[in-house]
Amino acid sequence: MFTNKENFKQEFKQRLIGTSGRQMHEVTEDDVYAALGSMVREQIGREWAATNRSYMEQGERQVYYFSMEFLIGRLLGNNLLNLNILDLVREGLGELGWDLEDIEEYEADAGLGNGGLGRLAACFLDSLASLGYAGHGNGIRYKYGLFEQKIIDGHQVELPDYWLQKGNVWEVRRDDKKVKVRFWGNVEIVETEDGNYTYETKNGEEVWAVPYDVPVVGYDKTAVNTLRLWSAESAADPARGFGGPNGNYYNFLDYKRSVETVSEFLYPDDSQYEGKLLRLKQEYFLCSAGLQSVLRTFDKLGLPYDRLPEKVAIHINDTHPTLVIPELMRILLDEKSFGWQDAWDIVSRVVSYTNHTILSEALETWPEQMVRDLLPRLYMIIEEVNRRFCADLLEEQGADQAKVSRMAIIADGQIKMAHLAIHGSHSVNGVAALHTDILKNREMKEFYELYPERFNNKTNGITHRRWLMHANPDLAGLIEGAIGSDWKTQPDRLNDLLGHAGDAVFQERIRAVKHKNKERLASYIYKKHGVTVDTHSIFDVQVKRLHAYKRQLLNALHIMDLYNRIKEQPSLEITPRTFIFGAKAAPGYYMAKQIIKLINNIAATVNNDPQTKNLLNVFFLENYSVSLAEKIIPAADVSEQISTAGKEASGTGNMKLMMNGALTVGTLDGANVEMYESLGDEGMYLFGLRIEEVEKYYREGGYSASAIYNSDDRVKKVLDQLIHPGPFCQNGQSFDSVYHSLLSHNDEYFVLRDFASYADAQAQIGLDYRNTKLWTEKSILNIAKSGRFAGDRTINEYATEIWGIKPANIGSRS
Ligand code: DL6
Repeated sequence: MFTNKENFKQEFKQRLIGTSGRQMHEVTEDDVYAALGSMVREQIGREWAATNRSYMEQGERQVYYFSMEFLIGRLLGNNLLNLNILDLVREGLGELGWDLEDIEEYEADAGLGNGGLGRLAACFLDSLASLGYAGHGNGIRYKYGLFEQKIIDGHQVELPDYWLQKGNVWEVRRDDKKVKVRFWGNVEIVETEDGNYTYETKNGEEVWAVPYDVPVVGYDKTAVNTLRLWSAESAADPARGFGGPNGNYYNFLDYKRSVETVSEFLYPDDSQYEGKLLRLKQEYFLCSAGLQSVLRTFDKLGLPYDRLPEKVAIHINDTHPTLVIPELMRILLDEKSFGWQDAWDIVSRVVSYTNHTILSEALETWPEQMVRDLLPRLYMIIEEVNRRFCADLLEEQGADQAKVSRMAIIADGQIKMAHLAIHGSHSVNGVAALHTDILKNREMKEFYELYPERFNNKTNGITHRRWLMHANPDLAGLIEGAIGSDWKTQPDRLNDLLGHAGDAVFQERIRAVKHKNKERLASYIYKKHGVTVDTHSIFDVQVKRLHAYKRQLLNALHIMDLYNRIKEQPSLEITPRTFIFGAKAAPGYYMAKQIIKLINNIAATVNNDPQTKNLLNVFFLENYSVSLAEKIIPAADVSEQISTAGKEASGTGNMKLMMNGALTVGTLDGANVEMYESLGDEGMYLFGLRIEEVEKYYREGGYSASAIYNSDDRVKKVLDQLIHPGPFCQNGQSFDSVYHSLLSHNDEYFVLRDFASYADAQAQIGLDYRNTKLWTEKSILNIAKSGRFAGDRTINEYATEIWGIKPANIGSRS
């Protein structure tokens, strides 16, 4: 246990020699990381044990956040920060000759998520622990995280992300807590000891779910919660056969291979989960293992199961863990002898659900037959839930047959997971006000009319500890110097910065911090790409998954247009810009991959053309990840949040960039709407169609992309450049599919329709940036107003309005 720099250094040196088996002058930075990690992990261990003990003793309700994704990234820096020993360790290491920032680079970036949904889950865990709530994560310990992206010749190439190669110092394998999960088999009615009958699944495939626990360290509060990640291992008894889809696997190796694939890789798509059997297995694996562990903790209280909702809240992060609903039903009906109605009542009081997407193609459905084969007993239960639900709609709610078919849980051979999730939980929330309105008034309208009290909004939030205090320590220090440190535990207090917005000295310091962050990013780009970046140019950033609706294409076409204009009029006055992109495309998403290639072609041209290279630079930074985001976001001047209005559920990158003082160019979409409420025209650059206009086009038609193409010469020129040899298509390349998506398919996401207004907003940004005083004032306004988007606010809302939990009685570090 170290409490000051000197005893840290002392202990650390001994640990380093002990763990590496080397003398001090021989150790590598890798050794330093491993020794430091294990030392910090041990320090956490004591608080972890104490937290679990006090949660048990207090016996209050605990919340379990079930999610297929936890995009946690690196933990060393964050753990040091939350433990309040970051400065001590940084200085101590410095005196021993190491730079903590360099050491942090040795940690694998745990990419157990695709994007927004997974990163939100990680931010929520941080807030839960920091606010002292008994709230834990339940997920899968994928052997391979989201693929590693390489850009080769401008194209995305995917490599496996074997993040566990060097081990994971933060996790603890808990063999004593492993549980069995069963797939396939046949359902039989069996007699119980007391002469009743119940259902049992026989001859299935059995799999061990082995938990690896990762501590989640709270800031300020000494709570250390648990992220439990499950790994699949073989559990068969060779003497009894191995189970499997059609009877038995042929041999143990087939069986073992089949089992291990369950937790082998994360599906690399954040919008569409096609009916893949392995994905269904993963979802059930999480639900079954997670539930068994939740119930084991509940059992320790010695209470009857009708009191489960008093002690347990289960939150499902999107529909992916919806099988929790029929699985808990199964346990209550078959193992705890509850009648249907009582069991249903318990389940729906325990479970709550967040929807994260409006894209209808992203709403999960599973083929009936697949569920029937893989999970025969659950299928029977879902069928019965559906039968009762439809009967109620028809007989009690006065619905006609057409409405029943639309709302049914099973229809057209598919099981609709969102319908099951809404029907089986007590709360359904969207992730931004606009998104929740869309759910209520359009996508889930009929469910909202049936269950109005269930629907509510919880606008997303991000942890200011990782995204401001850790990622941007100079800004955090500057803020502290100006307004003190209350904002660290009450992020709303960032608002106090408004009093400094016009202060010339403070403004100068803000600019200096931003510049330093830009220099740091520039040196990363130089190391990685061998290119020098002009740090006085505007750093214009679009970092997020690559999706047509997020409209990276609009940004790209605008850069092409700027290039054309400079070429046509070399004296054109524009403020130098560096456009920075980071984005992974799902491996099977052809159009998204074409857009990556296009951006890289644009980069190759504008960065090398003597007429443009001092004015325009474009970088596509490969392998966008949490740790890369931590480098890019503090350096951004402009934040691109340019999705088609009504398509982005919320966004969280928009909040991170705002908190770091970037100014948003954006549409009125997702949480941008609420940002705009706080910032007004002074603090944000709005452009583009409003949602009503988008909906009107979808409803009534009347949009013609080719009319814009034919009437706007600038648009025509850039579109033609997508398919004709020229600056962006060299060596026979052509972006036909991109071109046709805009013209032949009439531009589903209104890229051309919003082009002119986007270009105007961008031109205004160029002008405003030159007025450094005005720009810095706007930047400070953004930081000041960002407290509203801290995850602590969001988690307090979930805790009081959905989960009904209060902070535990737990110590504080300060
Ligand atoms: O709620 C977190 C995040 C939102 O900020 C994004 O707007 C939304 O696109 C994202 N949704 C997904 C979709 N996954 N599914 N299903 O990641 O959620």
